[in-house]
Amino acid sequence: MSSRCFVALGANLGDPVATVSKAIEALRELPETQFMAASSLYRTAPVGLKHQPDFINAVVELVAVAPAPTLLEMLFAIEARFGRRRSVRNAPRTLDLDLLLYGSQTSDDPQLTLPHPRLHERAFVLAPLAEIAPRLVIPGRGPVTDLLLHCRDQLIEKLVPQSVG
Ligand code: PH2
Ligand code: MG
Ligand code: MG
Repeated sequence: MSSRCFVALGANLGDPVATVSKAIEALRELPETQFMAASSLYRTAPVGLKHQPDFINAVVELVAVAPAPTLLEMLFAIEARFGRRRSVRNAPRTLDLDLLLYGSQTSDDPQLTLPHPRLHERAFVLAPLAEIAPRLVIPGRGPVTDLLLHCRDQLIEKLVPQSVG
């Protein structure tokens, strides 16, 4: 059995473009998972605590054999490797990795709520998600493209990759 999963990446301390790019590479190497796709990087205005730097966000798609709690532990381990220190909710962070979806699994467990409880109202998640999975339907919420239309007021900008040389 394997499950189609989506992981959100976010960073707004240090060099967030470099951090998110390197974290995508780390996700490629995860055991018991197959890396399927990565979105572009997006520069996004902070949601929640306002007076903090803009974020860089992205989403990746994986097919996981690892069960959801194991995958979550592996994501926490990558966050820790990138120097994440946990303080107050929504505080600035060197790297945040959120498990958005694990197949069609739903869960109310506060340690791992599936789908991610705020994903449907955040353009910084929905835009990169719709880029790599335009036909995705979020269990209990609806098509990702419909959800994105409802957050048009949130400021996000797709970054154009810098060509080398
Ligand atoms: N993450 C948060 C809170 N607010 N805002 C943006 N733009 N991007 C994020 O990744 C983000 C946020 C909590 O995880
Ligand atoms: Mg998180
Ligand atoms: Mg988060």
